[in-house]
Amino acid sequence: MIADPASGPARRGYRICLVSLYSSSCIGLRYLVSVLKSRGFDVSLVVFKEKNIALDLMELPTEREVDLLVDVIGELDPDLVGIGVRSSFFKIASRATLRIREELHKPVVWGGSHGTVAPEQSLGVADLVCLGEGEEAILDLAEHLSRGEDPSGIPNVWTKRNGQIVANPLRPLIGDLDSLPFPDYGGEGKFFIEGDRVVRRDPGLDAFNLDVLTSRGCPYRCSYCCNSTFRTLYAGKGKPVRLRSVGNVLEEIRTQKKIFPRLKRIDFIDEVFSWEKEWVREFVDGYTRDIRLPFHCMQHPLTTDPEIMRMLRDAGLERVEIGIQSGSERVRREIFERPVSDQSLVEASRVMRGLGIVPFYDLIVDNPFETPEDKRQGLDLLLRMSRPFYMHMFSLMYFPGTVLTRRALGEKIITADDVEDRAAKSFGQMYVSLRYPRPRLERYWISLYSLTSKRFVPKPLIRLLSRAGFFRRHPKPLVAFAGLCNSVKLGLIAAKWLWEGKPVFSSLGKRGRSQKRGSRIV
Ligand code: B12
Ligand code: SF4
Repeated sequence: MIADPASGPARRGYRICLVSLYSSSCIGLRYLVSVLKSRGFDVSLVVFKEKNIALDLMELPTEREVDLLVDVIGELDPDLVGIGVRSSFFKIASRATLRIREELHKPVVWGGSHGTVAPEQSLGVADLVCLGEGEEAILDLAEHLSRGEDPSGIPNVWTKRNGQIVANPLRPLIGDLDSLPFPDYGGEGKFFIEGDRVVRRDPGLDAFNLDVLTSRGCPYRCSYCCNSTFRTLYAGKGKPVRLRSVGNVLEEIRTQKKIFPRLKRIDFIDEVFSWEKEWVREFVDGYTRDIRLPFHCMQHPLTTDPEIMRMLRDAGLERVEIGIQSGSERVRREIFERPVSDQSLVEASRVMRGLGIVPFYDLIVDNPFETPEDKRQGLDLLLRMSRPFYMHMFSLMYFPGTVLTRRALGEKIITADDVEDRAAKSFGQMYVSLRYPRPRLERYWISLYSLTSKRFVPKPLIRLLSRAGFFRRHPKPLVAFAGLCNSVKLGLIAAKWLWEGKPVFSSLGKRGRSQKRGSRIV
């Protein structure tokens, strides 16, 4: 059992400050806060800036904001600072870590997906790095450090001795997720730094949605995704996909509901929401009885079973996100190692339409492995998908250590500067923006793809536009048309939400100081 309230008072006096970068929901760190608190450690959580989803942008921190981070940590005077790092935030985490170490002389431990996939690089900046699941590791680390013991033999934790890396093995994956305490929200010791100010309260509680994980791990291993790296790292260390019990999930939602003043929706952020019929049946029963809030989740095209989707719809499924990733079956199979046929995607779209669910499709663009023929097939596939649907386009990112990154580096398609720790692509565009500068041909295809999700643009017109060679050479008018159609669709969505009394801009959206607006494709 990880949580052990009985041992509480003994650890009082050892202080840990955890820092989340650009995420106030930061569920991984909130799990760590809970387990540490349950063992009596004094823990605070600083949310350093937030992604601005409503305006679709992430701004680099100002000098003042970094100063404030150092000031807040200095004021808290912790014995250990922990930072959750995703590769896109490597540079920001490095800058903050160097200042914390130099000015405050505090040891800093990194964890999160970047620490896991790039531990050597992370140890070039941080004193310690935690790989993989952090609950047991951080407890172990805090216990060792609070007793003044050498932390160099702790499973999952890498450190340095005499300039040499001490790499420890991973402990098994947590098998019983119900043994974890719920993620910690509210209360003392929460700080939010944004807009050159510090707010001394938990920004997570301002959200209209609550993020919930019903499972950990993903059954697939797409070549561009860190999950494939995690699966290799954790081979032989337990079941890659673990599910919480329905009772435990519902209990968490009931508990958090009481402290979220503006809660309107639950976001299940599992990589793939449960596809086990019995689990879903039990979940739907309990959720409909006790919770009754609209919810969002993510599904894989191969798990969109009609019966499961119907049950979820009846329980309040408001939005489901499904990855297409490449419109070309060849690219999905050969490059992305994602063996999903065109037919199963079209079938999944029919299931959604039949049930009246409007899905969000994720699509990855800026993919140098796609030939013009692949891109053409992508358009054909999108035109075969049943409308209505929304579209989220992402620019292909090369995360350190993935199969795809190694291949692209090996084939000299990219250089080390294109890998996401140095590239930080998501700062330029969180979702693909039509305004972002990219090669002419890519803008041409993105514009056409974007039109496919606009029900008011007839499919024959899109086909016609795709046949006009003029737009390939001069995509500007096509980009402008796609941008206009996008704005119309956004306007229609906003009007519908206002009509239904839904919050159009979340409070998080209002917080950022917007200098430039994005134009996320919908
Ligand atoms: C849900 C999710 C999101 C949600 C986040 C919601 C939330 N509440 O956090 C949303 C949609 C907002 C999101 C956004 C993004 N995401 Co995301 N996301 C995920 C996903 C699917 C699950 C994350 C999760 O909650 N896992 C479960 C928790 C319990 O695990 P965890 O967060 O990793 O934390 C554990 C350990 O890492 C460790 N740990 C974490 N921090 C620390 C710190 C210390 C000090 C220690 C000791 C340990 C430790 O302990 C935690 C508990 O076990 C992962 C895939 C994955 N398997 O990780 C991708 C993933 C993390 N996301 C990724 C990316 C790239 C992004 C974006 C940059 C995408 C974009 N274009 O904008 C943004 C960045 C947002 C941000 N500010 O960080 C990548 C990161 C790749 C990388 N190498 O870093 C991943 C791995 C997916 C992928 N493509 O491979 N994401
Ligand atoms: S299905 Fe999604 S989360 Fe799973 S490996 Fe593929 S991209 Fe990653």
